Amino acid sequence: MRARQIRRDIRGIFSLGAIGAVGILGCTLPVVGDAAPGMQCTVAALQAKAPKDTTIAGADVVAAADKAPEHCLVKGTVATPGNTVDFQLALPKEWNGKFLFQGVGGFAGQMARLDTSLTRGYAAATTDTGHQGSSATDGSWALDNRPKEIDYGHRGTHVTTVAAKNLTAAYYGNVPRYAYFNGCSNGGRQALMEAQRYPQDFNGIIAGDPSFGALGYVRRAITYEFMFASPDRVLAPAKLEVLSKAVLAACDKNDGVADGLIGDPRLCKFDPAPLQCKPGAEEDCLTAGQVQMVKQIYGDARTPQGDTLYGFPIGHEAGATGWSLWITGKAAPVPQADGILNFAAADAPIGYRFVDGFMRYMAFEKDDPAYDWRHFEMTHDLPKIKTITTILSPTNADLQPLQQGGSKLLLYHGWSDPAISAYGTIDYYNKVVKAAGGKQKADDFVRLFLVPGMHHCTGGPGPNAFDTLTAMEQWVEKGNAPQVMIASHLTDGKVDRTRPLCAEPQVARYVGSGSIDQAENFRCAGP
Ligand SMILES: [Ca+2]
Repeated sequence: MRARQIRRDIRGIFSLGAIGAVGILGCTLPVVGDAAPGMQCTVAALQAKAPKDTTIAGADVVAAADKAPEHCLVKGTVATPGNTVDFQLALPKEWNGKFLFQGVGGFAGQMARLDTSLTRGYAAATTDTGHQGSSATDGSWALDNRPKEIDYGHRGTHVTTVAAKNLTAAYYGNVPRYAYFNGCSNGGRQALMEAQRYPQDFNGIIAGDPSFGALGYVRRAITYEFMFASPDRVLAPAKLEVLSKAVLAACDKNDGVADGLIGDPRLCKFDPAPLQCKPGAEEDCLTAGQVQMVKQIYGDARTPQGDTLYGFPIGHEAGATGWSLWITGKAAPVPQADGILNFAAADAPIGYRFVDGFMRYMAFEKDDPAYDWRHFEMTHDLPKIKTITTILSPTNADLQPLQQGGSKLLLYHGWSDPAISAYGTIDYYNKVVKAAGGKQKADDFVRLFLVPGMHHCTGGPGPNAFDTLTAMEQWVEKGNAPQVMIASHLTDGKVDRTRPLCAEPQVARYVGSGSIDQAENFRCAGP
C-alpha cells in the first residue's frame, strides 16, 4: 500500500511541470502550418524522410480528446553505438510552427506526457533516453551497460532531438521557426546537458530544479550514513512539523512580510539547537541526535577535491512533498544484521531509492548490485566514480557556444526543494555569470528564478504554478528578457495566492498595502 502511494507520489512529481499554469493563464494558438501536401501520418511516409539511423516504428492519427487536439503520433528509435533510443513525436494538425522537447524525471526509462505542448500547438517530442525502467527510481537497466548510461547521461536526448526536428520539418514542409527544451529535475539535468554539449539544438532551454548528477547521489549517501549510524537521528514526520514551525516562527518576517513563507532562506540564520528536548520532555522538541541530523541536512559537505555538496535551505521541511518524501522517510529505518539501520524497501524515501540505484548499477567501472553503499567513503571511493561523473554531471559553466548562438537559458529552482538543493543551482548560475564576463553579459542569455516555498518542481506552500514557456517565447521571439513571472498557489484546483517570481538577485517585496495573496501588491526589488 505504502509502495503504491510512493509510486503515485513519484509519478505526480515527475509528470507535473511548471507549465501546469498554462490552463490558468490562457494562451492563443497562432496557426501557421498544416501537414505538408502529400505527407501522410504513416510509417512508410515518415520513414522515407527519416534521417540516418532513425527507424519509424509507428505513426497513427490520434483524434482530438479532452487533453490534446488531433495529432499524428510518431514512435521511433535512433541507433547509437551499442544501443537504440526510443522517442515519441506528436505532430498536431494545427501547428504553431514550433518544436518543443519535453524532459523526463528520475532515471528516465519512460516518456513524458505531451498533452500540454500539443494544446499550445507545438510539435512535441520526448524520449525515455534509451532504456525502459519499471519506475523513475529503477536503475537496474544500467548494470554494466555503458552505452545506456551515456544515452541517459546526454546522448539519447540529443540524437532524438535531431531526429524529431528533422521529421517535424519533413512532415509540415517547413523547418520549425523555434525549438525549445523544457524539463525539471532529471529533465533540468537534460536541459543543462543540451546547453553545455549540444548548444545548437535549441533556441530556448528551460531547466527546472536541475540534478547535477553524480555528486548529488554522494551527498545523499553521506546523509543516510549519518542517519543510519544512530536510531536517535531518525526524524519522523511529526518531528519535521516541529522543525518547520520553529523555522517559520524565526524567519517568516525576515523577507518583510509575515505570510507563512520563507521568501529568501539566506536572510535567516536558523539554529535548531534550542529545539532540543529538556530532560523528561519528548513532544514538540528534538532529541540531541535529531538536532545533529537537522544540522547535517542543512550543512554543506566538501569533497577532498574541494567541491561543495550543498546542504538544503531552511524552510518548509514538513508536508507530504517535503523532507519525509525525499530524505527522512515516512516510516523509520530498522536495524540490520550488522547493527546499522536501513529502510525496508517499501518504506524507502525517494532520495534513498536514487542513491541506491546509482551506487549499485551506475557508479563504478564494474557494477556490483550487492554493493553496500552505507560504507561509501569520499577519499577512497570518489576516484572510482570519475567516469560516470563525467557522463551524468552537467557542471560545465562555460556556455559561450550557447550565448554566441543567440540561445537562451531559463533556470528556476524551488527554495524548499528537498530533492536537489537550490544552493547548487545558485552556485552553478554564479559560475555561468562569471564565465560569461559578468552579470550584464550573462543577463543577455541566462536568468535564474528562485521560488519561495516550492518543493521539488511542484508542491509546497509557496506559489508553484508558473508559465516558464511563455516567458521563454517572449524572450526568444520578442526579445523581452524575463524579469518577473507570476506564480499561483492552488488548493483543490483553486488559486488562493499569486506572487511574482523575480530574476535573481531580485526578490518580491510587498508594497505595504493590499492583499498579500495578490501579486499586484508586490514588486521585484534588489536584495
Ligand atoms: Ca515571509
